[in-house]
Amino acid sequence: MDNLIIQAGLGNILEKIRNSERLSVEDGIKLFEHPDLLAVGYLANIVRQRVNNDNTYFIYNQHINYSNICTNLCKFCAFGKDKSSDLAYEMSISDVEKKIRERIEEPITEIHMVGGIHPDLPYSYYLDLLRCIKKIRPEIHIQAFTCVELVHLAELSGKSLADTISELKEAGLGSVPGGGAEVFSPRVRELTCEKKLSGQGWLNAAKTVHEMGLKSNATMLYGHIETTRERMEHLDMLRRLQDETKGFLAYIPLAFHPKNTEMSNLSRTSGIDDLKNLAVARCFLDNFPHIKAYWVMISPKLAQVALSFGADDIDGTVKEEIITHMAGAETEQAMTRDQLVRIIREAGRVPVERDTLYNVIKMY
Ligand code: V47
Repeated sequence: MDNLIIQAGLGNILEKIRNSERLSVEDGIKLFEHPDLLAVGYLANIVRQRVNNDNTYFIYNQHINYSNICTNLCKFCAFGKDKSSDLAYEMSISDVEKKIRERIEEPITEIHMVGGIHPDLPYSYYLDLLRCIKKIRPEIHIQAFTCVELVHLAELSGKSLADTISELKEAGLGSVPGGGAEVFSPRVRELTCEKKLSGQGWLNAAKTVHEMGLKSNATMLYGHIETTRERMEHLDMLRRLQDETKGFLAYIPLAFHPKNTEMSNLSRTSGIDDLKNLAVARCFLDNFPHIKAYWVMISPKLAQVALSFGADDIDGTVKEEIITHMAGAETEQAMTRDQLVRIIREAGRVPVERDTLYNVIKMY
């Protein structure tokens, strides 16, 4: 196989990967633009085997989107709604309590909770959300509030971001999900989400999260107007921050779903691009322990294939995913533990149920 990689003109990158040498942004662009998907996948699989062996992680989790009311109204988002919209909703603390109690018998280990940038909910609401979940399920890990939400909460609290995170931690926040990163390029942000926290603002917030002792994830929303170079610059900024803080757990490329968005004229991403985003990330982000193929966005079938293209995590049971489904995702709302285990096994990998921080709960 090495000969085929050399014939494909990727010998230099193969050598770097074999020697655990860092790839450059130009190397990443070359991989993205290379027509031989299998060659790129082969390179990613070398790194995947080195970092995670055959282990493939999943989690028993529950998603809660407390409100879709949002002042940012990004062009790529079908979830966020103006407060006046008929489709706008907002959960009360007792609504959230009900959602948690409904599934109290299930062995859920993580609540993944995010929402829009709400114009009027007070700071106390967010603290109460965390406290109410912890009161009902004290053992559960709450991964909540993207860096964009955290900066908004700090504005509401009138305190520094560090002090706000400290209070949220006290109320039950366990870690921070990777959303809101989109594409860091100011050009892309200007054209797609001009009101949102800047890319640099997101990175600064992630740095503070890590300095406050919390782990977080990182994402990139790909497949709309971004260039290959902008993708690679995004990954480069993440790799630099990870060098400094070591606070990222996983990188998750998010496939753009155009339906019901202001960018609905664009096509959905292709399977080739979905796999390339995972594979290039695995090759380039040498300091990220995990690369996640989020089955909700790329389908369980492609997530299964992705396990040979650099991914070592397929997220989890999820249930009631709204953000992607509002934008036209045709995947199921949830997967059972048995289904997750089966698709991982079928891919020739070892299913590992994990908690949020990647402690092993059970090897299957
Ligand atoms: O921040 C918005 C993206 C994100 C669309 O940390 C869209 O483990 C596709 O970040 N098509 C939220 N994507 C989801 C997210 C996430 C999901 C799963 C796991 C983790 C994790 C994080 O979804 C948003 C935005 O980047 N998004 N609109 C759309 N139309």
